[in-house]
Amino acid sequence: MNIELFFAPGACSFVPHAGLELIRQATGQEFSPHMVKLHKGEQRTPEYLAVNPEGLVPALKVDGKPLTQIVAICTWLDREFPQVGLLPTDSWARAQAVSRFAWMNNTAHPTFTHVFMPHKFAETEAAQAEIKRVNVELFRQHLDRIQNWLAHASPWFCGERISFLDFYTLTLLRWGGFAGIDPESLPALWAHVQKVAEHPAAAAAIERERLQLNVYKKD
Ligand SMILES: N[C@@H](CCC(=O)N[C@@H](CS)C(=O)NCC(=O)O)C(=O)O
Repeated sequence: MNIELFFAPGACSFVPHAGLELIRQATGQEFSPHMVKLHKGEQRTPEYLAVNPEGLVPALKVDGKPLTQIVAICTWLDREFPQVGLLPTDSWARAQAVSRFAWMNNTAHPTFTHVFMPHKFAETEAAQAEIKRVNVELFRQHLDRIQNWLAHASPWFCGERISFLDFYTLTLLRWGGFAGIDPESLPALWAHVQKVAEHPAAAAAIERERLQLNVYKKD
């Protein structure tokens, strides 16, 4: 099978990126990573729009066929490589995991988009500043919620095996640094994310993306 991943450093595409590294390490299934430079607008070139007409990363190509949306990509990867355990196998535990995974993707993630790209949602500087302020508060609450979930998670988010939810947790807490949220103000979440970053699959994706884990800067 020929698998290609279109990703951008530090973006949400980290989630399938780390998952594909785990699949490679566990099964030997290779994938080809293609970097899309968002700051250069490469997501809006005709070539990329042919892969994902929404102009967003990630996108997967499987034997030349594109698949978009993180939840679809990751649930497909899990069904294709169930032995890797990227999501729980028990049907109820799996549904609970997908519920939280979908929430990260459809609630926490778009909240950060409002912080990072307020110009997508309002025209005036004042309105953009307000959108940013309100969504930083909301994002902080979302990170608190994830930290509360982790109180019942050991050693990984879904139990015995590292999963896509651990990789998303890393991405979201890291983004918190860009929103002015000190990861050390969420000690249990920060400790978890540092543990995730040391896992060989996450570490390989971090190295390829050249990510710094703590991007928080005091004003
Ligand atoms: N719901 C989408 C979200 C994808 C998304 O928001 N991707 C961002 C990066 S985290 C992106 O490509 N942004 C580029 C842009 O807005 O131009 C998914 O699950 O794939």
